[in-house]
Amino acid sequence: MSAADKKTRALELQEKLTRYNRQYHIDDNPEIPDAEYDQFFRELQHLEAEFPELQTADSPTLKVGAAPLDRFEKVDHRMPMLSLGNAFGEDELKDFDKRLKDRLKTSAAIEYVAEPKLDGLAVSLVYIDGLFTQGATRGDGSTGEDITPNLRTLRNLPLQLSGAPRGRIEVRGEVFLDKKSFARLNREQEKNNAKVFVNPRNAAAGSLRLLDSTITASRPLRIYIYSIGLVEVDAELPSSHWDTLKWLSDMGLPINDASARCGDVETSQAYYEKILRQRDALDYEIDGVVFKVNRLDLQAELGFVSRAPRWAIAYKFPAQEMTTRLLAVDFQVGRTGALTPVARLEPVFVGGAMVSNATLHNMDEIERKGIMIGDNVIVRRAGDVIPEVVSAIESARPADARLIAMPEQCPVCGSAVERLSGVAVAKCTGGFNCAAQRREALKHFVSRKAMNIDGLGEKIIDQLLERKLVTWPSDLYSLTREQLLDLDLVKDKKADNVLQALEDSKQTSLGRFLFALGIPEVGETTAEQLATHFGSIDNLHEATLDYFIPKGISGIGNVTAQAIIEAVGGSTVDKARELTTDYTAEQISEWLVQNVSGLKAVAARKLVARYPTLESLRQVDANAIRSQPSPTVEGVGEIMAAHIVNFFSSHDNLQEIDRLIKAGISWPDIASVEEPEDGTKPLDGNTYVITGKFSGLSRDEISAALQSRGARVTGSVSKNTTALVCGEAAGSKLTKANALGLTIIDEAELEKMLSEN
Ligand code: 5U1
Repeated sequence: MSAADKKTRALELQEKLTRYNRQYHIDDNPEIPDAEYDQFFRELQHLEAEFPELQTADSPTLKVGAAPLDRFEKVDHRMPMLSLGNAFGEDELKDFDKRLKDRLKTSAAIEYVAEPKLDGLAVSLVYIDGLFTQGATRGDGSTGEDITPNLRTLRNLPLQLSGAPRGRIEVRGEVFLDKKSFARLNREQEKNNAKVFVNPRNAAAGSLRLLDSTITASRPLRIYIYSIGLVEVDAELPSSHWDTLKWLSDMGLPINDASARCGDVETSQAYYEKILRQRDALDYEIDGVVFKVNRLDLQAELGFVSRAPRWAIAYKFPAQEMTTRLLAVDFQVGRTGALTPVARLEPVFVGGAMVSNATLHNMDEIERKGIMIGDNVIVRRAGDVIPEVVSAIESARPADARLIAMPEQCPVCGSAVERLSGVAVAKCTGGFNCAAQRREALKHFVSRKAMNIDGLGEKIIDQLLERKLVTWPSDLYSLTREQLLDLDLVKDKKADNVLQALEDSKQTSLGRFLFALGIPEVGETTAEQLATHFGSIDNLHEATLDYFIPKGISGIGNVTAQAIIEAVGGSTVDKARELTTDYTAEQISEWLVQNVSGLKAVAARKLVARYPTLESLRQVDANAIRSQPSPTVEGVGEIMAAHIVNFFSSHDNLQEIDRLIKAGISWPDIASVEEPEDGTKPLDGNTYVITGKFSGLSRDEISAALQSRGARVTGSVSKNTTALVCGEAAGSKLTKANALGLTIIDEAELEKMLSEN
């Protein structure tokens, strides 16, 4: 390519990559695969390295950061960056609206623009003749810091506006890190022993104020623009805030599409409530809603008070994080014996409720966060999530702060506490002898998704345990009316209802029963999978660990397995190239890849990880190493398999199962269909997903009926799913199936299909 051609190519690539950036980061509609983008990007980088003058100030290659700075220069904001007044609660929003009407001497409704208030870092960006020229932090509102190279790295920020008038356009917006990227960044920071950020806001601010912008470039920061600053252009500007946002968006600037126009204060309140409900589902943190008077002439008339505009307000959500004191730490024992440290706090109002207890998760988390008793801590309560201690304020640590220690004995039953190396969770070894484990097991057994025994709440369970009327779940089925009536708060009707619920619960399904047993790690879905896979308790009981764990080595088929055995045996291999016993596992692996056709390096490495010496390899036969279709149950990995096998090896557990069955618990046999002579089944090759509630058959009965006809039943919808079997109140699986255009079968259609097949 001639120099002239290279220059033309560089310009072409800059244009292409700018377009792809916009498609990917703003329009969410990429035209080319990531790998192709990377290829063009590298090509442009090479060309610009050869001809540095080609790297214009809007070149997409600037998005990877520039040479580190010694310090940030100061930038004076020619138009101050304002702050916002706050409103807490509906009354304060209404007061705000009334104040404005009084000032404007009108009773007519005021139209507002509502925008989610992002919890990030406010910045100002200057474009000259459409080209991004300077970006700065807010600082004190009058003077900020020049962070232009860092802002250039923002994925969704265009370096060149499209169709911009000549002159200066200053815009303002909020830089943020979405929740997932925040979690990922912290995982990486932790892995690299680097600083872990307390929240996405701090992570965004820290990432943006780095002297080395190549590090900023590695953090997926985003920006939403929410207003203009000082604009000096030879063009007519929009007359409302809403149209200003549209104008900025048309030039390629990212605007939050959750923004909306609200015709009056009531609609504004409704918008606030809607966004508050959606808050946890949003992929970024927000702390309220900003309401701005839409008409710019009204904004001008209203003006400013101190450093905040009269025409805008931040209507804040109830704080989700507050500071309080950690008074003590107790350890709660769960159903499977796991000890959870629970913080006892000086009560504090957070996330709309009074909080005096919060989880500390486990000892690893306590160590990682460096929390001590007596510390001032940040407590977070968001939505329905259990309140948690986020961090300690080390600078405010009192002199008498104490370390948190895991007890050596269970605080409930006194049995030894065991914490296996490499495992975060410590466990009480008392099993069913531990009152806490018994209590939790009973609560689980009666719960809705298990045996669904209505009326047996915590208070009744506690009394039954205290009076030693119940130890094991099976004891519930021998309770008498008199025993129940003797309990506090139990009158005739309640006693009758509980007895009836116990009786009703006896007709159950195998899946529910397995779930109710409380096998560690086995949730509702896995219990159903186990039920359909094994069909009976006896079959499940007989399953060994080997049964669950996939055999052979993935990637090694029949022919390759045979070839490996022959090769290591030395029979077919040229003597000069023969393996020797002093080869290391790594050398054996390399040798095998070279000498066994079709053997991939990954499979070879797996093979020698299991058989690391030539001697051990020579003793295996082809059957042991060829990958076999796994008979394992979907979703049951090695750890869960160990729990299952362990559960069924306990004499106490087997006796309890026996007692429950003797008490009358039963379930319908899993349907079986006679196989045709040729061994094929009517639904062979079909894959179904079951979702929602059904009135006739239970989910595991449907699953069993489909499987016995040869179909596969899986837990998640994909393009390989034949159809979604859909009952009432279906959720995300139905949405996904519709999006993929899959067949949806309702209960009536299912019954028809089963009877025809
Ligand atoms: N979404 C949004 N956030 N925010 C912050 N809009 C918005 N506007 C602001 C601020 C400080 O100030 C303008 C009203 C000047």
